[in-house]
Amino acid sequence: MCRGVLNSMKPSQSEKRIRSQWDKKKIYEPDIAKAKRPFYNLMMFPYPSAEGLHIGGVRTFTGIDMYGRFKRMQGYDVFEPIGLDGFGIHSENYAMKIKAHPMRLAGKTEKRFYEQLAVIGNGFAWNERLETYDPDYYKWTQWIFIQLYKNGLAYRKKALVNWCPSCLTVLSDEQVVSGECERCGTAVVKKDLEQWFFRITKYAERMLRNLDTIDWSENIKMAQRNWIGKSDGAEIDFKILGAKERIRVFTTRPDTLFGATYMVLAPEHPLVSALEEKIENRAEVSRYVRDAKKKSEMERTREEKEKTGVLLRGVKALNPANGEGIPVFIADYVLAGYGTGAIMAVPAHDKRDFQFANQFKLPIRMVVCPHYPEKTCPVLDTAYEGQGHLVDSGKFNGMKSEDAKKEITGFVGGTLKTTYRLRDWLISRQRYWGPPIPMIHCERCGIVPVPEKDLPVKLPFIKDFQPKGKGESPLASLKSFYQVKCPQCKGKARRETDVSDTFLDSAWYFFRYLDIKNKKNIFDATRVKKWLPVDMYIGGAEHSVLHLLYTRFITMVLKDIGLISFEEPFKKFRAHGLITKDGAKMSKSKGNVVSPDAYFSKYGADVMRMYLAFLAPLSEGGDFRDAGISGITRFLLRVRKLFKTFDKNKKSSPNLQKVVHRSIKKVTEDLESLRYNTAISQLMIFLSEMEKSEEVAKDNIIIFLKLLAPFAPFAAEELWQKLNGKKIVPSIHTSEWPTYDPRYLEDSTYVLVIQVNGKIRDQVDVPMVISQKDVEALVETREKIKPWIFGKKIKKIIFVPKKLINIVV
Ligand code: ANZ
Ligand code: ZN
Repeated sequence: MCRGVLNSMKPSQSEKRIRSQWDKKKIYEPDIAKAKRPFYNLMMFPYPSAEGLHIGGVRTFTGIDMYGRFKRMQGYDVFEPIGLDGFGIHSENYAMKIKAHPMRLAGKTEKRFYEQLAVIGNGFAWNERLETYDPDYYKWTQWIFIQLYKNGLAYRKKALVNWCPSCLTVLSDEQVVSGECERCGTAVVKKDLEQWFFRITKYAERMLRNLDTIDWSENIKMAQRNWIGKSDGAEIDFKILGAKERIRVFTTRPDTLFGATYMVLAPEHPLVSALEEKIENRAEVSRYVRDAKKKSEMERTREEKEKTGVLLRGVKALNPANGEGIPVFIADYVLAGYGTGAIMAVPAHDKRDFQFANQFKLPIRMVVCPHYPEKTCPVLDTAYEGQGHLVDSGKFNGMKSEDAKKEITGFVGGTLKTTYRLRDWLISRQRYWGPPIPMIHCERCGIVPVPEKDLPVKLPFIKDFQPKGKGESPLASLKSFYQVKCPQCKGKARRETDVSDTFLDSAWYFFRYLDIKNKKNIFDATRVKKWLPVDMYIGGAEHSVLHLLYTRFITMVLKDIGLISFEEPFKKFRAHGLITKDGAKMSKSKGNVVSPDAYFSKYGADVMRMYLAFLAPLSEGGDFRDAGISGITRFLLRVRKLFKTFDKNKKSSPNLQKVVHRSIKKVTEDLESLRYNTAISQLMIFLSEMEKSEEVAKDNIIIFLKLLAPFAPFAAEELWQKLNGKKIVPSIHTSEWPTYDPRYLEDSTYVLVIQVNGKIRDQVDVPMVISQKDVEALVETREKIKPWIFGKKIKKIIFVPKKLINIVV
C-alpha cells in the first residue's frame, strides 16, 4: 500500500530540483532598493575553516532560516544574506597547521563553505555574498580605520599588552578568556609594546545606557554590563614622606579612608622607578616586578590565591584623613591598567586587603560598623564589605557610610570619579592574514593616513607568512611593501606593517551586505536607512562581549560621523544553544564532531532541519544522536502518505477545525519565540488527528503544509505544487501565513455545577458560551432540582460562568 508514497529519488536529488526553481524565481532576493516591508534576518558572521561546517553551525543557520521563512510568509521582504569572515588568526592558524598558505586556502574554504550551505535549504540572498579578505570589502575596513583616526578614535600608545606566546601576537583584553588566548588556549603574558588602539572607552557610558533600549537576551546584556564595569568612587592623593611625588588611588569606598593602614602600587606603576632613590631593597623589588610581568591578570587576581608582595623599604605615605604614616607595598593583586594602578588598602573592609594584611601582619582597623550605636563591634574573621555607620573616623563618627563617601572625599581634597573596567580596543596584530593598517609613518610628518584614493592597501602574497615572534608582522620583512613615499611631504616613509584585528572585519559586515557592489561609498545611506538596524540577530553567547561590543562601538562611530541615524546595530538579539554528541561536547580532540554532509545527503535537508530543530528550543543546546533521526523521517513519510490518500474533492471538514486552529496558534507563537521543538510537536498532533479523521479536506492540507513550510521547505513546496495539479503556482514560501479563529480554541462545553442554598444538587453539560437566562431556564427543567425550589420564593441567583449557578431560596 505504500507504493508510490515513498519518493524513489534520493531526497537530496529532489531537493536540488526544487532549489533551482527557487533560484529561477528569485524568491529569496528581496528588492533591496525598493522593498516595502523590509525585514533583516541575520545570523552571526561565520568564520569557517576548510574543514567545513559543524553540525551545531548548521542548526543555527537553519534555525534563523525558519524564522526568516515565517516572516516572509507573514508578508515581509526578508533579507537573509550570507558571507564569510575569512581573515584572522583563526584561519591563519589553521593554514599553518595543515601547512597551506592562507591566501590559497581561502579559495578552497570558500568553495566548500558555500557548497555545504547550498544544501541546507536556507532562503539565502546569494547575490549579496561577501568575504572579508576580498579587497573590495577590506578597502572599506581600512576606510573605517582612517575615519576613526581622523576623529581622534584611533591612536598609538606604548602599553603593557597581552601577548600570546603561541600565536606570537598581541591580543585585546576581550580576546583573553580566563587568562588564556581565546583562539589557542595558551596562557597569555604581558609585553610592553607600542600598539594601535581604538578609543572604545569613550563610548562606555553610551554602550551601557543603550542596553536598556534593546531587546536582547538578558544574560548577554548582563555580560556586557559586567565587561564595561562601571564603578562610582573617588580619586584621592596620598603624600609621600620626604618626596614631592604623590600616590593617587582610585577607591569605591572613600568612606573607609580612616581605616587605610597601608598602600599598594601595581608592580608596573611608574612610581616604582621614580622612587628608586628612596627604595632600600631595590634588588628584591626589581625581582618581584620581573616575575609579576610573566603572570596573567587572571592568575594575579584570583581570590583564593596566596597574596604576594614586597614592602618598599624607605618609603612612607601619609593617610590624608588622620596624618598617619603608613607603609607602601608593591603587590601583583593590584593591576596597572585599572583605576590609577594604586590602592589605599583597607583590610577591615576589603577581602583582598584583609588576606594580605593577615599574611604581612598589618593592622586591621574597623571603621564602618553595622551594629552602631552599640559600641561592641566583633573581632573580624573576614572583611566586612557592607554599609553601616562610621567609627574610629574622627569627626565623621556616627555618619552613615553612604553619606560619608562624599564628605570624606571633600575633606581630603579628593574628587568623585566614575571608572570603567572597559579598556581601549587593541587593534593591531603582528600577523599576516588581515587587512594592512592603512597608515604611513613619516619621520617628518609623523603618522599620515593613506589617502582614500590609494585604498585598498592590498595585502601582498608572501610565501613565508609565519609570525616571527619579534613583535613584528611578516610584512615588516617585505621592502616592496613597507618602503613608501609620505603622502604629505613625498619624503621617505615607512608603511605600517601590522594588520588589524579580525574583529574589525566583522564589526560592520551587515552594512555592506546591503550594497556590496558600491565602488564609490562604503554603502548607500538610503538602503541602510531602509533596512537597518537588523530586525533579528542570532548567534553564539560566546560572542556576547567580543563581537557584540565591537559592533555596537563601530555603529556608534558611524553615527557620530554622520553616516547613519541610529546607534544600535541589532534591535533584537537571541543567543542559541550548543549541540553535544551522545552527551559529550563536540570537539576535534574527541573526534566526535559531526560533519553535516553525509547526513544531509542521506536524509535530505528537510529531515535534518527538523531533527535539529526538534532537539530543544533554539536558545538551548541539544544532544545529537543518530537514532533520533528516524522519528522525523517517519513523520515526513506519513505526511506524504496522508497526502496521497485524502479526498481532494472535499473542501472543508468542520470536525477538524479545532486542531487546525490550535495548531496555527501554537506554531505561530512558537516560531516567534524560537521554540521550534514544540511547534514541531504540534505539527505531529495535527497530523495524527488528520490520520484518524475520515474527512480530511483540501483546506486542512493547505494549512498543514503552510505551517510545515519553515521547517521542511522542500516537502512543503513539492506537495503544495502537487496540490495545485498541473497549474504552476507561486511558491508556498511566498504564500500567506494562516491566521487562527479564536472561536475554535475553546472547548465547546463545560460542566456546570448547580447549587441550591450553597449545596451541590446537580450538574450538567452546557455550551461554553451560554447566557444566564438560558442557564436559569435549563435549571428549572432539571428533575433533581425541581423538588428543592418547588413552591419556594427565589431570593437570589448567583451565576459564575464556566463554573456554577447557586439558587438561594
Ligand atoms: C579602598 C577600599 C576599601 C576599596 C574597601 C574597596 C573596599 P571595583 O568595584 O571593581 O571598581 N582597586 C582599585 N584599583 C585597583 C587596581 N588597579 N587593582 C586592584 N584593585 C584595585 O573596585 C574598586 C576597588 O578595587 C577600589 O576600592 C580599590 O579598593 C580596588 F573597604 O579602595 B577600594
Ligand atoms: Zn612626511
